[in-house]
Amino acid sequence: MKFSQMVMIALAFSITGSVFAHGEKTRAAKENKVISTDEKPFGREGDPKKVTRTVKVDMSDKMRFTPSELHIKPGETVRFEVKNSGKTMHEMVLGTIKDLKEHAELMLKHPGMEHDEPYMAHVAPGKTERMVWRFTKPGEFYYGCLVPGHFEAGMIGKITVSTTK
Ligand SMILES: [Cu+2]
Repeated sequence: MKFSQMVMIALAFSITGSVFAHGEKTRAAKENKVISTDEKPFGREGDPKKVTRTVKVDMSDKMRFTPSELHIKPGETVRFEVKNSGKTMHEMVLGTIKDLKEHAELMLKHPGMEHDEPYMAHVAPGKTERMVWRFTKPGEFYYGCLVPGHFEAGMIGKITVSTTK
């Protein structure tokens, strides 16, 4: 075999190899939703396979979350099952009090604004949506409904992340 033929064979193998590897990766990405590694002061997106606790939250047209206070241990991965038992749109958005206040003001100015982040669940009337969040650091955080006017009406809840209750 000539050297040039050997190079051709080696090349053919390496191309086949890389195509195969790419195919595998694409399939894996489809099967497992890519989890954001973006770290926020209040944690990061959680892996649904590593959920350590499920918390049910109800949202009503009385502009209230039930429960309106949660205690979570640092490191816990929580699956929120967020139910809208009202007749209008509600959402549960996690954040620091500063984040939520700024965001609520923005929503008042631009009511049509739409966005989706791993730390928010928009829930249509009568529906239940899920979000998985990992609380990495201790602190005092909040969840609010940022549908224009709802946060201002008191649609807010508090999350205490600490090792003690
Ligand atoms: Cu609301």
